[in-house]
Amino acid sequence: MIPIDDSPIVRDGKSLILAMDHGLEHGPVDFEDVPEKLDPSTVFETATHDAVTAMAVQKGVAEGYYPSYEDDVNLLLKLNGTSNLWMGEPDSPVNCSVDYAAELGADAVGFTVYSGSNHEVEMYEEFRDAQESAREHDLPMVMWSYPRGQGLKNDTKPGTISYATRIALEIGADIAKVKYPGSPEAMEHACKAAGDMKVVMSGGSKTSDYEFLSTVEAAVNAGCKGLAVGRNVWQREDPTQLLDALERVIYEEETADAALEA
Ligand code: FBP
Repeated sequence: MIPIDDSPIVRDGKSLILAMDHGLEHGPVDFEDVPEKLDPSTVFETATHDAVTAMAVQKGVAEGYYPSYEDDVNLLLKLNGTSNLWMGEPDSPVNCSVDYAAELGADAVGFTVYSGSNHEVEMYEEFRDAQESAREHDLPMVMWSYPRGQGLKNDTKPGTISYATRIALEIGADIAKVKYPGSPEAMEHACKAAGDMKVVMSGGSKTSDYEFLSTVEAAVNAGCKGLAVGRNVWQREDPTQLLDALERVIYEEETADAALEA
């Protein structure tokens, strides 16, 4: 872990990462209700909101669209990713080097690790190479720390999420992105397990404004340093309205109720 409070992807010690790698991870199905969002420019536009500290995309989307947004959006380049078509044990092939991410203007890099998968050994070795290269470029490493695999029946159990944040600290991430473990107490323990490393919560599938903001409020109160979210923002008709509310809950530490009333 390196000090990253001065990084552009951090605002007042927190981060709101807008993720849009779903076209690879899930396929166009995630865009069915919002077909206009198939055009990555529309989500880059959303990422120009002040609340968003970085946009997480894959290499091809960065190559094609980031040049038009480099003055207004910070880039978090995802170095690996997998499609939903893969039916084997969880794995995430590396498709971009840190050198190339830096060339594309990345402010940070992102890497998925499926601890517990039969591919854990290779994934840790690939993470090592990426993490050490990120250090050379002075780029923060955000780890999608997602324990999963045939031995793990429930990947959001409190003990699993605490293990996920701890693994991220141990192997050298600067921010761990984890799923909500179901209660504020469990999230608090997961944040403590990470020491001083920042933990951000993953968004998950779209829920109501209130439900989503309340979970974010609980996570922030439990010690989470923000959010890495995709569908819950860009699948909305008006992502700006929700980002206004998220800005209040994450950076001003207002309640979900207060943020929605504003
Ligand atoms: P969401 O907020 O839409 O859940 O996005 C977060 C994210 O980590 C994306 O970066 C990624 O595409 C997706 O979730 C992967 O989700 P899963 O592996 O659970 O299907």
